[in-house]
Amino acid sequence: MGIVRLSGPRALEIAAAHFRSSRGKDPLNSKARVFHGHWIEAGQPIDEVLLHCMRAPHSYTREDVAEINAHGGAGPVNAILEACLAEGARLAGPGEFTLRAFLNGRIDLVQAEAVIDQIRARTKAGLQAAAAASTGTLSRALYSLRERLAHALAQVEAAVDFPEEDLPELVTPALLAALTGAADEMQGLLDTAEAGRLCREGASVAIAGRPNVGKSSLFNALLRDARAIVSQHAGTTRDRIEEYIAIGGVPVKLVDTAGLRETEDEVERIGVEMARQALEGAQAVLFVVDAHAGIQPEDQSLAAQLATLDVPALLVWNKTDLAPAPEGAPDLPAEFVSVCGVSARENAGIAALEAALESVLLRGAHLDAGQPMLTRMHQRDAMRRAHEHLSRLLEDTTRSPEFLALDLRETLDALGEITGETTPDDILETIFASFCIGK
Ligand SMILES: Nc1nc2c(ncn2[C@@H]2O[C@H](COP(=O)(O)OP(=O)(O)OP(=O)(O)O)[C@@H](O)[C@H]2O)c(=O)[nH]1
Ligand SMILES: [Mg+2]
Repeated sequence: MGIVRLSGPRALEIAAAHFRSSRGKDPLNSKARVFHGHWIEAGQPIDEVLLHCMRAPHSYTREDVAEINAHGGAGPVNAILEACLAEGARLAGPGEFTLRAFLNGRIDLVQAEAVIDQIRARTKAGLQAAAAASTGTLSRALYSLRERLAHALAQVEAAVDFPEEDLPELVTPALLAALTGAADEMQGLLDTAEAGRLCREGASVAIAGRPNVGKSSLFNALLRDARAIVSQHAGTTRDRIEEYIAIGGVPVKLVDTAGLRETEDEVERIGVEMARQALEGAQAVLFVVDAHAGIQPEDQSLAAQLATLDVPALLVWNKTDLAPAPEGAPDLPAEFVSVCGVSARENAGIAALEAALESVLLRGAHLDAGQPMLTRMHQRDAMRRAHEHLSRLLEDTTRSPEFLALDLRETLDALGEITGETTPDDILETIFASFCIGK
């Protein structure tokens, strides 16, 4: 099974050159879109295929598109590909189909980027956010902003030619309200950027603590799977174990690490070093302590080290089935943002821990997959510039119309970079280069 997809003015001709319809139809001179038949090489059928013909502009790229659905394995698919290349087709670059859809005006840049996010989404919320963006949720919010700002620009520009003394009141209360509203909306979108980025890129969360406090047990409880080995021997985990979970819609790479302690054992020492690296690359740390054993000197020195890392840490009292979690975290640095009590063995307190982790990761924001969200650095950067230009305008609306018009034009240009109208070519190239082949 495999699909060879061709796009461009000769797509149908190239596909038809080796196709023989089982009902004697000619794909080039037929209204039908789907044809059953065989792929023919040197007069011999090499595979049974379905040929889909989509004529411009009714296709993904708005060009003629032919899709050859092969039934056989890799052999026939490769033979079909070779034959198409011999007929004059060339291999698509990464994201080239989507690039053409963008260049031909079928989708805007926001939607094109969402296509790749949809493919790579690791959680349902990530997928929903990408799907919302690809169907135009963010685009619509941006176009609505641009429309209002363009309208304001037209009003301001109309005043440019007025002689100074006849100048009408330029920024009327209605116009001012519209511009202020637009600026607020832009700020609202900027506020989604951090959650949007997390939703797309995910976060890494490390579980740390001294040996035997129950890190691997907690890892398994969060995973709802007996993934990591648990035993009563201190120093059980020596490798770094990673799995993905979803926390409030954020794809989280959960990392179980070796218990941190000074050790003579060579293998364990390597594990401890890996654990330190995991901590440095993490967006949050679950610092596990044993509620039954209480805070030990080793916990204290680890906590002091964690506090220097500049990674938000959640203190997790484990084994609360044996002893209740103490109030707060006495004897530990105040850097710990939140304190939870769980029993990894009994699966108690896990939901509350997940909620606490969600608010640490999203900094209190809530992920609403249906709302427009900025998910990429370049979108945030452009939106920030757009907002700055508009804020500058709003700072002093009594300036001459030329200056106000300039600020508005710069705001519009920056917004246009997000949707793709005014995106510089080199940025477009980097964006599409990150796509996979065939999309
Ligand atoms: N009673 C009780 N025992 C627990 C709990 N969580 C873990 N344990 C036990 O504590 C011991 C150590 O658990 P692990 O999960 O292997 O601890 P760890 O922190 O990963 O240990 P290292 O990998 O050696 O650093 C095991 O015997 C677990 O069964 C808990 O919530 N309650
Ligand atoms: Mg372990």
